[in-house]
Amino acid sequence: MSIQKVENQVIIRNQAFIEKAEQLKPQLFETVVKPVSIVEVKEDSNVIHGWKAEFMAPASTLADTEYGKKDSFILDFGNHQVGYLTINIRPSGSPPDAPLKLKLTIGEMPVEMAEPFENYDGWLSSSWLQEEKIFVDVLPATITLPRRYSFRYVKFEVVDTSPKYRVVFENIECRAITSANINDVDSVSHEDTEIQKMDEISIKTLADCMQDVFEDGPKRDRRLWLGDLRLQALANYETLKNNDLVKRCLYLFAGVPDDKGKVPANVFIAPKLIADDTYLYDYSLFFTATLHDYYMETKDLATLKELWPTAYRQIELALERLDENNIVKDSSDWWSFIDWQEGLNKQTPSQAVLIYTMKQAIRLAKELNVPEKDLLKARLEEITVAAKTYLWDEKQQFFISGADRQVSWASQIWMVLAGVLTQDENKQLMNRLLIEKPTIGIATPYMYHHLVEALLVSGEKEMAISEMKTYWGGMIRDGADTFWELYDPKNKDFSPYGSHLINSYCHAWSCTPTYLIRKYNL
Ligand code: RAM
Repeated sequence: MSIQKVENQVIIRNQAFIEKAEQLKPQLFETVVKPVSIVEVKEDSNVIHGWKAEFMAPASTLADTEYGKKDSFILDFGNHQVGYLTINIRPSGSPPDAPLKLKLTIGEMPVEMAEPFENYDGWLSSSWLQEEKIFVDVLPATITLPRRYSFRYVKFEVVDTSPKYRVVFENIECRAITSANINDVDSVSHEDTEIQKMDEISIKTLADCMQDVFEDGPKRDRRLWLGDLRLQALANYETLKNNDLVKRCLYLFAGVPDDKGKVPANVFIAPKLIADDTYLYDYSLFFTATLHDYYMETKDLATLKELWPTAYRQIELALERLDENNIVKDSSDWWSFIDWQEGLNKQTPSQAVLIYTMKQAIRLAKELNVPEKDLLKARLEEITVAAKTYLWDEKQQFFISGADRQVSWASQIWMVLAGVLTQDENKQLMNRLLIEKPTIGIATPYMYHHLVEALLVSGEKEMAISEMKTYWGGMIRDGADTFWELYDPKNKDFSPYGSHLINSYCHAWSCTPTYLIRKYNL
C-alpha cells in the first residue's frame, strides 16, 4: 500500500467558509484524572496481542516508593484518556548531583507497554508511537508534558539518577480534554447488558475523538477524515448532539476544495487549515452524505443553502468517472477507500456509494427546490439500471466487481444500502452473503458498521444484533475501553499498516454501535 501524492494540487481557499468554521470552534472541557493502580504487563497467549495488565498495587503507594537507575513501573489510569500529563518528582538521598534521565512510554493497550517500539517496522511513521525521553536538571520538579496523549497506561523507566540519589513520583495526573459534554447524553438502560455496554463504550469512544474537530483517532491520525466524520456525526445526533461541531467540520472541508471543486479526504487544522493531498472517490461523496444527514437532523436551511454547491459538485465530479455504460471506472491506485480489506476491488461498492449519495442529494435538491434535482433523478435511474445490468451476476446471485468479477462482502453490503434491489431481494442477498461468506471479507469496524446497517435495512434485526455482539462484543471481551480502529476476531494481530502497535485503539469509525442501537431501537 502506498499513499500517492497528487501532483500540482491547487487549493481554492474559501475564506468566508474558513472563518465560519473558526467561529464554530468548540469549547474544550477538562477533567483531572489520577492513575488508579500500578500494574505489571505479563505474557499470556490467551489474551489479545499476547499481553495482559495485572494489578500490583494501588497508585497511592507511589508516594512511598523510591526509584533509582533501571527501575521501572507501569501506571494504569483505569480507563482510556486523552489529555496532558503532569508529574511531580522529588529527590531522595544526597542532593542530586546529576540530571535525572527518564523514559516514558505511553499507550492505549498493554502491548504498547510490552513490545519495544524500536522493533516497529510498519509503513506508517513510527513517530505515532507515544514516548518521551526527559532530562531533569533541577529537582524537585513539576514536569508537564507538552504533547497531548491518548492512553490508559504509562510506563516509567528511570534510565539514570546517580549512585547518590533516587526519586519519588508524586501527584501524577492527566488533564483530560474533550469537546463533548457527556451530560448532554440521555442515558438509556437496556435490559441486555452487553448492548448497554456497547452503547456506553461507543459514547466514550466518540467523546474521546471529539476535540477541536471530530478526530479519527486521538492517538493516530489525530485529524478530520470525511469517512469517519460521517459516522461520528450520525452517532453524535443520537447522543452528544454537538451539531455545531459537525457544521464546523463541513465548513472546514468546504473551505479547501481543489481547483475543480473536489473536497479532500481529510484536512489538517494546524498550523492553519490545510487540505491533505489525498482524494478518495467515496470520501468526497460523503461530504454530500454528511450535509444530508446534518440537514435532516437540524433543518438548518441556511447552511444547506450555503454548502449545497459544494455538495452537488462532489456528485458532478463523481459522475465524470463513469464509463460509457454508466459504471464507475476502476483503477489500481488508491482511488476509493471502502475498507482496508486486502485485495478488495473498489468498483462496485463505489458505484453503490454514488447511488446512495445521489439519493441523498436528490432529497436535498427537493428541499431547496433547485433544478439540479431533475438531472440527478434522470442520471440516478441510468446508473442504477447500469449497476443491475453490468454488476449483478444472475448465476451467482451476487454483485461482482472489477475485471476479475470479484464477489466481496463490501459490494453486496453497499448495494443493499444503496437500495438498488427490493427489500425482499435485499433480505435474500444478505442471507446469502452470511451463508456463503465470500473470501473477500471485512477488515474494519467501519465496514462492519455498514454490514450491520445493511442487515437492519433489510429487516434482519436479530442477525444485526448477533453480528454486533460478535464484533464489538468481541472487542469488549478482549478488553476494549474504547472501540478500536481495527479488529479481526479471527486474526487479532491484524493491522493494514504492518504492526498492531501503530493501530489506534480509540477510533471514530468504531463508535457507531450507539447509533445503531438508538436509531434502530435494538
Ligand atoms: C486510516 C484511518 C482513518 C481512515 C483512513 C482512510 O488512516 O484509520 O480513520 O479514514 O484510514
